[in-house]
Amino acid sequence: FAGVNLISDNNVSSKTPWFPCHASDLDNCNHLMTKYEPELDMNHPGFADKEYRERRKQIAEVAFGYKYGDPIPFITYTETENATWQRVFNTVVDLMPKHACQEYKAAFGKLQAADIFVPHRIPQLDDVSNFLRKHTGFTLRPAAGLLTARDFLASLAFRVFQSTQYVRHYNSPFHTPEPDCIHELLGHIPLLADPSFAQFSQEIGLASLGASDPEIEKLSTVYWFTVEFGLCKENQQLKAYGAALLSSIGELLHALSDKPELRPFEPASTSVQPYQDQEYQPIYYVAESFEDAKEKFRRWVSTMSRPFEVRFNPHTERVEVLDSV
Ligand code: TIH
Ligand code: FE2
Repeated sequence: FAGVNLISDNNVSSKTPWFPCHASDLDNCNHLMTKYEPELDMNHPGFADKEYRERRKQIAEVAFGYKYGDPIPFITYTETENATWQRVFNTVVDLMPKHACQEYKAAFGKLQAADIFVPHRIPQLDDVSNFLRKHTGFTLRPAAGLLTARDFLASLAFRVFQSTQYVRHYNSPFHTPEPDCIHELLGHIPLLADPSFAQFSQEIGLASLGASDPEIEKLSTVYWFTVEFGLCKENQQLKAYGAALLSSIGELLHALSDKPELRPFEPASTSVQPYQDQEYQPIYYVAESFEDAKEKFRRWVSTMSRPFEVRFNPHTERVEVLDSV
């Protein structure tokens, strides 16, 4: 690395927003967005269900107490929660062969073979985390709810995925306005076990460290239209790879119908496309492949304004800041 100086700590410049430099700093990256919590969102399926809200809160408390290095707490799920999982799991198993991308299907098969994905019980995050570690080095941290984009994206830089642990309301198994563990497990986990996709996810995270607020907004929009709602091509056919499509059968079928508008994934335009998260998306972006999406993303990120570069050292779990001259 000739011509590159290692800057020793986080004080890159007083104008740079704080960012975590070690995986343990993620203990400070747990700020929540409250707009979709069942107490505050009248459209939330759990809004009028006190027992549900109590249960959700109880599981969220566990996440608030979590610190780097702790084992991920075991949750004893209720019969109702396991039954909700089973309904969603079975429909995913039915629809996946036709509609999911091949990388998702391959990893899903491995999760089944490892006895982690079974119909009758919700997988424990600790087992899932150990599985991911073996495949891509990703691990999980429990999150209490929907995090701010800055905190969520920062964790990806460390190959850490912050995952909720509570379960959606049993009245709306096929679509929910906020992430829950069924979304994380059926939507995100399989692809985080895929090396190419894991790399793409980490690069979004690395690009977010120390980024300005408008840049975070753009990066989270890219994340939204790829990792959450992305479609891709496979032998001229359209497949889903976005987690919010794979965990929501309602939206998956909408995305693959002739109703929405489809556009090619192009970071410069995709990153400024406004979106909402109350209803199904009216626009989806189609990637040629993960490799192609990653290359386009890299080219676009290099035009961002940050005056330094970062790289992740997996041996120390530390992000090293490089002065790019
Ligand atoms: N709508 C998704 C589901 O029902 O599984 C959950 C969400 C993902 C992203 C935003 S909301
Ligand atoms: Fe998600």
